[in-house]
Amino acid sequence: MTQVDSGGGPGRGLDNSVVVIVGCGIAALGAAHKLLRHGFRQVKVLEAKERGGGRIWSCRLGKGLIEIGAQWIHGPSKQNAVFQLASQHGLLDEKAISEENQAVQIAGLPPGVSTYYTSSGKRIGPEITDPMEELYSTLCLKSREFFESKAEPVRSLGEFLKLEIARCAEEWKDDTEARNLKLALLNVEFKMECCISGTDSLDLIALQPFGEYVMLPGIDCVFPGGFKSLIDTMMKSLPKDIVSYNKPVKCIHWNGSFTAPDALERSYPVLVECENGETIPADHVIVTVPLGFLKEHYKTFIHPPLPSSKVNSIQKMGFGTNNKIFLEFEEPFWEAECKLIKLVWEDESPLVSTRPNLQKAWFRKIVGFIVLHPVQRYGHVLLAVLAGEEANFMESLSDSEVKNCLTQVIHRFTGNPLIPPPKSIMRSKWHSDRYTKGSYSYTAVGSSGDDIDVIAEPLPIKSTKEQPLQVLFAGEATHRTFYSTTHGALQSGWREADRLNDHYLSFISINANL
Ligand code: 6YU
Repeated sequence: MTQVDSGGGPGRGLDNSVVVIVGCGIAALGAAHKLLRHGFRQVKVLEAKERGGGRIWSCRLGKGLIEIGAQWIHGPSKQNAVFQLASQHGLLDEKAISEENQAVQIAGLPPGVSTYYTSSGKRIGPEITDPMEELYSTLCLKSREFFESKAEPVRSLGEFLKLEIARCAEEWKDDTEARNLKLALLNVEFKMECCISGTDSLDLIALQPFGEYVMLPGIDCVFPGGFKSLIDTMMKSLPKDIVSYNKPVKCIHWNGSFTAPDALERSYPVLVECENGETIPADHVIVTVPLGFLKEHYKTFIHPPLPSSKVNSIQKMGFGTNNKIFLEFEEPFWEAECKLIKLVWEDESPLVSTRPNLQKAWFRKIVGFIVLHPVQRYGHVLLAVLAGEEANFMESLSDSEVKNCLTQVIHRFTGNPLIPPPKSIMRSKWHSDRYTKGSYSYTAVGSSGDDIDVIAEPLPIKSTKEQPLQVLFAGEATHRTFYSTTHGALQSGWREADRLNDHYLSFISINANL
């Protein structure tokens, strides 16, 4: 038993310290696991919703499980904490865990056959599409180099890519139609990048820090039993009743001296106030709520209010929407080997920016359709992805409006008005989810990795023996190099559990030296 005076009261040790974790996503579960392993005994997790997992949410559609939130393990290899955990628990298939798969340096989805359709109902082949895909990925790699060099020519990723594309286009010897088609193809890549980064426009992404996000090796893979199989596994090994659901936290009061009704002799520096009026005194609180929630509620969620440095960073960092629309068909209209159907609007170009008419043209932001494989697992299911304002707007429509609209899009692009509409639809609404308010974070223009570190800083900013750690911050938006991912979130939870453990260990060594 570790008994140390941590400054919060006599005899306070990690085994009798109360730690409350706010939120029950993967960051929270990671933190809870590590705390228990370190010897903390009084750990409580408070989740606003009726389920755990947060932005990991697998749902049944037809015969398969689809992912409303996180879908792939990005970079499934040794340094990926989610991959390691999933492999240890036997949650991945053989191909995903093979050494060959882990060694591949492609930074992204499995390579596969893409089919391109245009808005005039034509199909275009790889002789036209491949060079544009290659050009885009070369420019993207180039844009990541500014992280090392510091001197950035322009502020945003979008501006940089547009300048480079304009420069390349000057060299093209094509006629107007061919040239416009090339630009339209590059615009599809811009929309895809918006989804990957969860932003409305690449003009919002800061150029210099873009390269700080670390892409791990390995071909992205999925969980055959759904991403939720990882959450279920993590939950199973936690003590029963550690998580309270439907328990939204209203305010975290810190820097105080609070008592519990059943333990009046002992005081706690933090008090967690729930929306239902319940209060829970604690020695430490780990906040794992999404950055979208913090952006909206930072003024009232933490009291005394957050220091201005933290508020600035919360405001500066980006947090946008990437939404998904799943369409289940009776029969496929695509070829069996097709992995991705891309939609090319021939009148669009990354060099011409127009303000979108959301009502009339929200669906133009859809990149295309990812074909869910294998058929035996999912049936005939397409996944449309779209980001930004259009993704937010889509949430205001009804299922049948979205379904009808996408059926018309499919008819127009394939040139086949006889394709039957999908038999069912399911979609995400991350922007209007009151406890998430978007999909994930990015380094917006005006922000940098330093802001991520500032958001992650615990309170009080300079903890001492007299003023020990009280409020700690975890979650994807607090991981400097893996932000926006499940592995970043998991590692951030582990990091904060280690921070608390180190905190107690440091007081043990101080006491030992006195
Ligand atoms: C990944 C992927 N993926 C798609 C979509 C989304 C996300 N991600 P949580 O939100 O999970 O938990 C917080 C909890 O707090 C939650 O349960 C709340 O209800 C609760 N809460 C809030 N307020 C509360 C209150 N007041 N009281 C109590 N509780 C409260 N990640 O690895 N692979 O394929 C995708 C994708 C549509 C929405 C993703 C993916 C992101 C992850 O889902 C996400 O990071 C983690 O689940 C977050 O876990 P958490 O615990 O932090 O929060 C170069 C470069 C560019 C950089 N970008 C690269 C992009 C790579 C990421 N792309 C992802 C893409 C997809 C498709």
